[in-house]
Amino acid sequence: MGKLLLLNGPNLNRLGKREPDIYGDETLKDVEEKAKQLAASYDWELEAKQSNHEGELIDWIHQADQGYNGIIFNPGAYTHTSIALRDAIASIAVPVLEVHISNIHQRESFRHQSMLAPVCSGQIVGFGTKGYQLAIISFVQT
Ligand code: CA2
Repeated sequence: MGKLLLLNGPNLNRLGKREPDIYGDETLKDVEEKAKQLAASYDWELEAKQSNHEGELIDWIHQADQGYNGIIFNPGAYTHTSIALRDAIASIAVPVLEVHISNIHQRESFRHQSMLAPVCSGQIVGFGTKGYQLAIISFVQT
């Protein structure tokens, strides 16, 4: 049995409230509940957190170096800008799997680049909120 951290970045607390054509109609609470249930069905624990603040996300990444087997991270728009988050991920031993609800490669060109992907163990994009579940499965089935 292991333990996962599900981290969501800026604006993902707005899920289910606007832009359902891009992000679906589930709320963040729905996503987090489903994730906990899926992890529990494999006897894994999952803790879920969301922040709109880069520094808070960095602190949580540092803290997760103790006691977690993996981090599932949707960094929101910080994906495309944050060298600080990239350095935080590079500074820990726990693998981080990057998840995006939408297919960032089909969208505006400024979303095509991820600052974080080179230091993540993998990237799941374009599967809607199911991407979080695919990420959980990739950790629990290894
Ligand atoms: O596709 C993703 O998961 C993104 O990480 C979502 C970010 C976006 O900046 C990235 O390029 C791709 C935006 C999250 C905002 O979520 C909203 C949800 C509902 C309504 C409005 C925004």
